[in-house]
Amino acid sequence: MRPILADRTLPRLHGVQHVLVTGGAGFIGANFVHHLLSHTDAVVTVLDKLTYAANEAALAELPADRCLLVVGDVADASIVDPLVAEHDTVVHFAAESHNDNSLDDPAPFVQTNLVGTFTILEAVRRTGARMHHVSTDEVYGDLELDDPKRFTEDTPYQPSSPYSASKAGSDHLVRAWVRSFGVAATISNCSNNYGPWQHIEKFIPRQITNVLDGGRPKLYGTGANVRDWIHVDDHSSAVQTILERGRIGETYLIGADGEKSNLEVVRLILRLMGRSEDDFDHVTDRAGHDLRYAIESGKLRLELGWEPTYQDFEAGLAQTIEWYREHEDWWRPHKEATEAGYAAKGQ
Ligand code: NAD
Ligand code: TDX
Repeated sequence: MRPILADRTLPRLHGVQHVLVTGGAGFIGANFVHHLLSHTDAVVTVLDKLTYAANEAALAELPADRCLLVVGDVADASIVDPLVAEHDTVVHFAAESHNDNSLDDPAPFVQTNLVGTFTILEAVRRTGARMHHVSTDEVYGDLELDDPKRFTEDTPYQPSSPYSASKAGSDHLVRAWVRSFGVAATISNCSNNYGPWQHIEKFIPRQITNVLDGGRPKLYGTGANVRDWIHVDDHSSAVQTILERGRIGETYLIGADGEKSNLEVVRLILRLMGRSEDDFDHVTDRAGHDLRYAIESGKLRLELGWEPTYQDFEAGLAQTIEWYREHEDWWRPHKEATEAGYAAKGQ
């Protein structure tokens, strides 16, 4: 697809779903657009502000008759309202997504994640479009390392960072619009994603590109913190499943039983890339750093029949390392500034 900064829309085709994907130029959104185009007949409009986190290149080869990029802000009703009116379904990925950035400057997180979600909700309230809201397991706060419990759909909200608080607030807005106004929405809260097109500010791509650069991975604090990893393709198939079979008003947790400590992940990256497993640095810890996330995804699996495809984290990680090796021209221009930002904070 040649991205078009357009005021046009894709032609209406009888019987074909028209899907508006907000944040569709971001890491997960772009992977989802690829997934949707290859697994359905849908035509897709991406609404994306193209912030520093966007990947226009990820959309470049999609067919122009099935995917259109509109550059704009999800918090701008003058753009959102007419676009939503043209679509049957809205899948809402657009967000400021990086915890560390939310500690440096929370303002865009409140604006995009809260006001943006409000703007989308008001538009779907008017048109009756089906909406799916993409959220995070971080809304539930964190678990102790030795706690046998995992997050479920009934876990109380207890977000720690400005990012997770803004996502928690956006979930509450969606729930209120479902109950008060009958908006036809579902919500999913997913664990940590990895895979192609993830910005190199994030943990796994940062460490892979550090090693590709001949440098050392940077581990916050002790590295004991646990994240529950899922391949981005499995997140995409879960969202598609919820769109097709999810019950309106319900929340579904998405996870693939991928709990690993950050230390384990760094050691695995080093081993897969042919370096000593001890070749990393401990750096300044993140303020308020959540200890452990873990998802119990039984509702999605039992009720909707979803299963993850990537059962082997090491194999998925090896594939991801190869992707970053082969796409240096994409990440290279951002590496120096990203690392300079971290270095200024002792990270
Ligand atoms: P990302 O930062 O890679 O991409 C976000 C995209 O949203 C970018 O293309 C950006 O340009 C766009 N965007 C930002 N502000 C916008 C605005 N005001 N208007 C329009 N577009 C805007 O994020 P991601 O990792 O792909 O996350 C996507 C969604 O999934 C987010 O809602 C995030 O909370 C959620 N999520 C992410 C993870 C993860 O591991 N990355 C896990 C669970 C849930
Ligand atoms: O250099 C690093 N070293 C390090 O040890 C970085 C960038 C991170 N970390 C740690 C912090 C976390 O414990 O690695 C873990 C993962 O960090 P991030 O990639 O920043 O992800 P996290 O904060 O867990 O949030 C991610 O998952 C949930 C996404 O960024 C969110 O958008 C999603 O909601």
